[in-house]
Amino acid sequence: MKRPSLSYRARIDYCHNPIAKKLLHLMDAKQTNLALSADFNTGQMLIEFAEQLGPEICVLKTHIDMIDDFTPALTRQLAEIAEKHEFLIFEDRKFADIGNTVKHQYGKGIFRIADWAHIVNAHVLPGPGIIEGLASVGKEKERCLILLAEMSSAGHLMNADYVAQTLSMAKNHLDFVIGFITQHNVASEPHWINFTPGVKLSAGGDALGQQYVTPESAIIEHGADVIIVGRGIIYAKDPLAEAVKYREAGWKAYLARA
Ligand code: S5P
Repeated sequence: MKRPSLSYRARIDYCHNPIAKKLLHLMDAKQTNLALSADFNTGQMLIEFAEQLGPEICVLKTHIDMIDDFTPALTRQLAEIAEKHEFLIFEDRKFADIGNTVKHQYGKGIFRIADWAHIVNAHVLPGPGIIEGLASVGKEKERCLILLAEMSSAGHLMNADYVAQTLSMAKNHLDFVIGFITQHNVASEPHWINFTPGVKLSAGGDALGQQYVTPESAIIEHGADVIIVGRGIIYAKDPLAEAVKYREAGWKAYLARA
């Protein structure tokens, strides 16, 4: 299913959550729909990439529990860089427990995710209580949630029925859920934002089930609004030059679909 041709800017007024509005606004202003998946094991690499690639991206996605040398100073520094370069921070925590547990995982513990991550994501496998638990922490901090509707990995179990149920749970939380991790345009109303991982300039995969599509295919054929790119950029010889290529490919595809 193709996206309707509304621009990112025109969709701002349809959004119910302030972070969704901010994201569409900064994508339009910076002319980028590129999210960097900053999958590093050291704080230094995370900070270096955030600083250098920040101007090219709309979102920086973290896996904060991959960092060997985490201290709270790291996320404070990351938040400052995000402010400076105008991107949002998305902690790819993939919450998947009962509401009461995720509430603690989101707001407490050493990572204090709710204090610095504008966006987090969750599986709806446990039922709607997971959304309510996260909302009870995130809403007052003006945060938002993305639901995993479909994954990029081979053999995932998210069939059409699962996707439909994910969408119906999302509809009950329009002020907190802003969109989906998805490979297809699962919901075309203009307030839903589709985030698509598994993107590389040359399609293919890795040895552990990851499957890639190109930026053009993700955006034009599959309705992605934000493309999430990790190894395609961070393993490149010149990551900044590569990020520019992805940014240009993503923006060209967005304009072509308009
Ligand atoms: O379906 C998914 C969902 C996510 S969030 N497939 C994914 O690959 N991801 C994440 O996107 C994954 O955890 C990783 O951080 C990133 C893809 O990284 P890459 O190096 O394969 O581009």
